[in-house]
Amino acid sequence: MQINQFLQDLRSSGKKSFAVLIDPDHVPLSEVPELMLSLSEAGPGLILVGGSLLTHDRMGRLIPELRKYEIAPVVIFPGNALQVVPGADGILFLSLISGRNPEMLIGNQVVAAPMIRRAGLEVVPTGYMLIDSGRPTSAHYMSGTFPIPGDKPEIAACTAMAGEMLGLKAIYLEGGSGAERSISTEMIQAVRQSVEIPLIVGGGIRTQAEAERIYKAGADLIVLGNALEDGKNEYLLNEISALAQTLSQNVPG
Ligand code: 1GP
Repeated sequence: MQINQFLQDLRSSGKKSFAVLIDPDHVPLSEVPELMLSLSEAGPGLILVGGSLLTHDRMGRLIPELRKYEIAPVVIFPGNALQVVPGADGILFLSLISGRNPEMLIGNQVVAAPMIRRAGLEVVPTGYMLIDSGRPTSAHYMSGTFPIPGDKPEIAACTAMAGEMLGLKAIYLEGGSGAERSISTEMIQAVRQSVEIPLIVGGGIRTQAEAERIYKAGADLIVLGNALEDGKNEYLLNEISALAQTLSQNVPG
């Protein structure tokens, strides 16, 4: 229960953390040592691995390599059931509750369940909510779903509420990797006020200021993907790491 506990502890303590998303298509095994060196200083809470569409058959070899460094739990963030491989610490078991595609709500999960059980992965039942972020992203297209309009916080709040009532253990508000706009303050606040479970926010977070806005609106964990691949990664990572620590220290009590 290491990963569920980590998220729950963030939620109940008010502390903040960040996860990095590694797209296996973008990280050859030869680049793992350098990547892990930069991550070791920043200290992410989780390392997520996955993508909406993977074209290199690398996930199964990458995950054990990442785990060797023991920096943070390595968690599968699957775009589909094919990305369920053994060897990770756990999996965000996503149900795409913002959409109305039965394959993404329950179909892929039925296919993946026996593999997850056999692999002994820790399961984090997660309500995955795609939010319109200015332009279609791979996640929107590949999932075959309409995102929730970015200016409809009440729809997001009710969707998250339903997810919590169904027993999900976390909500992931997602603009989609490479989102033009990250999720609005109003929407994050509306979801935060509607549910007690941990809140993960990702998609299009590129600066420390953006991260701060999102944390202050109510995210417990933010996810950084693309921004780490644009050459300024160590600087941004360290800034966000320092920000998360500062906000965590300011938690009353
Ligand atoms: C995508 O939320 C993650 O699933 C990260 O998004 O790549 O835009 O940082 P970015």
